[in-house]
Amino acid sequence: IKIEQGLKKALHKNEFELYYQPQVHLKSKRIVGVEALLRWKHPELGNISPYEFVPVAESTGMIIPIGKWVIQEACKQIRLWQSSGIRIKIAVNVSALQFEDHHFIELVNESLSQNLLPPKYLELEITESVMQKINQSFAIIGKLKNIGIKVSIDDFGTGYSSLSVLSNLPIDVIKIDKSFVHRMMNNTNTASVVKTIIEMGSNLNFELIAEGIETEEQAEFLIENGCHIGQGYLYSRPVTKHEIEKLLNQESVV
Ligand code: G
Ligand code: G
Ligand code: MN
Ligand code: NA
Repeated sequence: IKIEQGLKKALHKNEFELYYQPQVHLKSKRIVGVEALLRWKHPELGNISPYEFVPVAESTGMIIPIGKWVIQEACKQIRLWQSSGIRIKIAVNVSALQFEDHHFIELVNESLSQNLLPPKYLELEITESVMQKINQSFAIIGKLKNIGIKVSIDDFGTGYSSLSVLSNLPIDVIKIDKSFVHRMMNNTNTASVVKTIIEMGSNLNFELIAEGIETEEQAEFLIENGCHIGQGYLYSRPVTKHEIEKLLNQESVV
């Protein structure tokens, strides 16, 4: 209840902040993009995780204005980085409710044009739950594609959608869920699942991003099996804008 009341005021009180986690080319360790992750600094309760407040924001409808803030903030940030010579894409998490909102496409278009951004710098991450409404999703993803925006499927493998369903949607990127990456080195079944996702994903021309990489061994396994981009604590936790700028100004994350 405290979360619910606080959420309504959080936007006006400027209590949200975007953190950024680098997406890395595994071999060279160069940063190829960043994922924006929302943080809420509550004046009394301290930092509240999106795992706690996003579900509340979804059930109260607050996810629409909050999600709007996230996209606008990300676009402003890309613009700022561009003017300082850093050309990097930002991946933004989008809730299914936000994705289905009638003003969503308008919001995306406006955020890009207000910041004079080429669409390729924005990537939208949706979860497999969005795909349950396949017809509606198809239309929205199609519109995003027409704008020139990349769409990725987040947490792939944890939901019910198969690669064959995905192959009928104009999706660009598959993000292999971190639970697979965590288990794949000590569980041969998980290793096979990861190999299969990578192989089928590549054959269907998806880009692949592995999540939750924490060890060099995991990174090597992924490279050997054909997944070349990843993110995880091995490279960096999600960090503040100030800290990500330091990383972006380096050649690579190490
Ligand atoms: O860094 P991490 O603990 O932040 O993120 C926790 C969860 O919250 C993840 O599932 C992530 O996708 C989700 N999340 C992070 N930022 C956002 C956001 O801006 N919008 C939505 N809808 N989910 C987010
Ligand atoms: O959007 P998504 O559901 O993929 O959110 C990513 C979540 O995973 C965030 O909570 C982020 O902080 C977390 N995360 C990112 N890298 C790692 C990692 O290497 N290990 C673990 N355990 N979590 C990670
Ligand atoms: Mn994500
Ligand atoms: Na994920």
